[in-house]
Amino acid sequence: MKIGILCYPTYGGSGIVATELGMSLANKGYEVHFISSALPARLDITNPNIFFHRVNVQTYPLFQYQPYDIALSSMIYRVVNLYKLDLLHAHYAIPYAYAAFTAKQMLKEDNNDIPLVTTLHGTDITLVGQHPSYKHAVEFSINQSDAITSVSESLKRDTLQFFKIKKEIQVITNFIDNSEFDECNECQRTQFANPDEKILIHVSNLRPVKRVDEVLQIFKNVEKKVKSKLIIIGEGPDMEKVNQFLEENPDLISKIRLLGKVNDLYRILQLSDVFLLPSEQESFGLAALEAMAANTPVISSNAGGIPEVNIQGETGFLAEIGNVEAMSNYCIKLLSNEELLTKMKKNAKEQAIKFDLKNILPIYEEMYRTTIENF
Ligand code: GMT
Repeated sequence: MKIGILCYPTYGGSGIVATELGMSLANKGYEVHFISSALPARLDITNPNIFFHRVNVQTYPLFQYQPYDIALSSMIYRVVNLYKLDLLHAHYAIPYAYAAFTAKQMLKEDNNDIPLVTTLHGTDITLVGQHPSYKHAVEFSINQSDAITSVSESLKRDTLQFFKIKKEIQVITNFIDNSEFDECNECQRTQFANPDEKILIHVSNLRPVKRVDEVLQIFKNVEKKVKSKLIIIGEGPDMEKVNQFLEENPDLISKIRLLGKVNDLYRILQLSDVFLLPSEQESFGLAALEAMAANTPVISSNAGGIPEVNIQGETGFLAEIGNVEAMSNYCIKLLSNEELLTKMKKNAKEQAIKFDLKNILPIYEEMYRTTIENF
């Protein structure tokens, strides 16, 4: 089977899921074509079954805004024709489902139509997709897809609540390849904390929905009771809030490490004691699943699909969105009880195994097969 994957190349969750899925399919012998504005962050382009097609936007002085979506649909049309693809898989409705629909109309002119699967990832439904500037086009292109998947039950509910969807939505959750998580290199831990200190970690693209100010506040509360360090991984608009917090709390500067974007994320997750995810919205929380795969329990909000991943009192603790005090207290409770911490680390790993790639990949393959059969 030849599959075209349309995704964001950046470090966002939808791009990561699309890339990991495509690479796993390529490892199983599928021919996978990535169509994106840049090489996706984790893509192994050396795999002979993987092809990358960059969308080039032709700039012209007349344009106030460059017409990316037109360039994208033209590229989809060209790749489907040239490589004789069997199926398109759009990750994130905007603009991928919409551009794929346009490409399909062009292909129909050549009697070469192709099935389209759209995977809804989160903010394409709960945030950006609801803006009046996009809503109608998002609803239309989701309905024009031949199959629709959502990464959690919560996101499926939100989609049905916010849009008039005429087709069945299949939930296929995010997944993790547990085999990528090697044993922790203990000596690394000393680069981040003293032996008597705990390590708290937060990984995100530091957008307002991630509530990084609450991450910092939780750490400030915890650090008063438990000797600890905080690691923040990722870059984004709210880095300014982090800098401002450091200016206002100079005594914490030596206790907070800002690592930016890192390649060996798993190794750093593995030496952490607790992952903080106080998000305002989270359709699934891939970052939490990655932490769990690295034996790290999660203290989170109960936003969106997070409770489907982080189980209260088992893999970590959850509190209402914005309840910094409760999340801080849970963190203190967890980090000051070695027995509880050890148990939750084990539970977190067991939970990650339930979402292993081995279990989820066959569901995607089956969905592709039925979508092609019913087309
Ligand atoms: O949350 C992000 O920062 C990135 C965003 C994306 O679309 O790239 O992630 C969304 O998709 C992920 C993969 O399906 C989910 O695990 C995230 O929970 C979801 N984020 C939100 O809903 C805010």
